[in-house]
Amino acid sequence: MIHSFKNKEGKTAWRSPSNIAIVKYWGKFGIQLPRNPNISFTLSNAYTDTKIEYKLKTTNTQSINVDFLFEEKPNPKFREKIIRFLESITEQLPYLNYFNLKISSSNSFPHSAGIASSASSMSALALCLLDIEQQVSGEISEEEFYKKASIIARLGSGSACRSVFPYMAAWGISENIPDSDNEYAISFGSAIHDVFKTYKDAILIVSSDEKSVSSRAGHALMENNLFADARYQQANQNMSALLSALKNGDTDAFGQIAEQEALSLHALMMCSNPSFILMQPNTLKIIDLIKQFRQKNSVSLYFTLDAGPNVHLLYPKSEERKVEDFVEYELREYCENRKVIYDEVGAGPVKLK
Ligand code: 2P0
Repeated sequence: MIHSFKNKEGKTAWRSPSNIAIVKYWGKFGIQLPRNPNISFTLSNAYTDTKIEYKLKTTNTQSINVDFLFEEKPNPKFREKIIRFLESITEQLPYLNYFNLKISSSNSFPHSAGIASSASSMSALALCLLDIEQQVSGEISEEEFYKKASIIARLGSGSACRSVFPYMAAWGISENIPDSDNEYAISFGSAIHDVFKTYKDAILIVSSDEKSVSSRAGHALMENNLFADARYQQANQNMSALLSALKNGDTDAFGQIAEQEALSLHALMMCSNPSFILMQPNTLKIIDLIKQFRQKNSVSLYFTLDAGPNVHLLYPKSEERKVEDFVEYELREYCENRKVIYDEVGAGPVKLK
């Protein structure tokens, strides 16, 4: 097949943030499709910067050819992963077979900080790949661009498909969200009360150790989990209740759902076979202190957890002072090397100059 490309060489760079799910994606089918609808906050300070330079090959070989630098150094393990990923998406992006790519990537947070990096890295990569697609094949509408970027990000890592939109993104078919889809996330930022557009997320690093169960293995364990059907039902109910809370600015209803989702996620892992306990003693200590603080001070402070021991504190910007004093004086001591990352809801990815 003869391809005529609009550009024979060029470059692009994108910054894309991590995200934190409120209703969790846990369990998948087909090619990275979610068993239940899920929704997340797009974060701001935890992000990946990715740059790609591309150049048309001079030889006739059709294969993926990539140079890869992570934090300015060659990283064979990540390079291997990226090559396998690019090989899996040549049907969506046929140009990949015809260009040499030089990819470099870096995170705003330390690689082993216990923060999931697949969402920010895969979404930044997907945005670059889609941008190159436009440069070599022609412009598409902005809506189409982000939809396709979300699909490509999803194929890299499920949760990454939610990182390409500002404030909040919903992924997976939900009866309450008319345009929702399993193949890509949709922007949910315009459907939420203003209080959530400036929401804070203080990430308490209880441990930065490598995860004892990979996401892939964790999702797979849902296939034989006796509670799986009940879980998917719960997620659908929580989606529906959460959407009202988000619309009405009800931070307490929001927080109760966030905590129930986090603990359900961990409960599912505890009753999988084999089972995993990903919380640590200090995770429980922090959760206990959060509950006490909330009762004593009537502050809308709630937590969520990813598939690991670190605690995300969610609170409105108006409570910033009180909560951050609490973190500094009472919670920081339970963190590994006293590490806390203050993050907040953000406006989504940006193209870098
Ligand atoms: C989420 N997590 O909704 C859930 C909650 C972690 C806990 O999606 O196998 O890295 O790449 O599709 O997205 C982490 O899993 O999994 C995850 P893959 P992913 O954010």
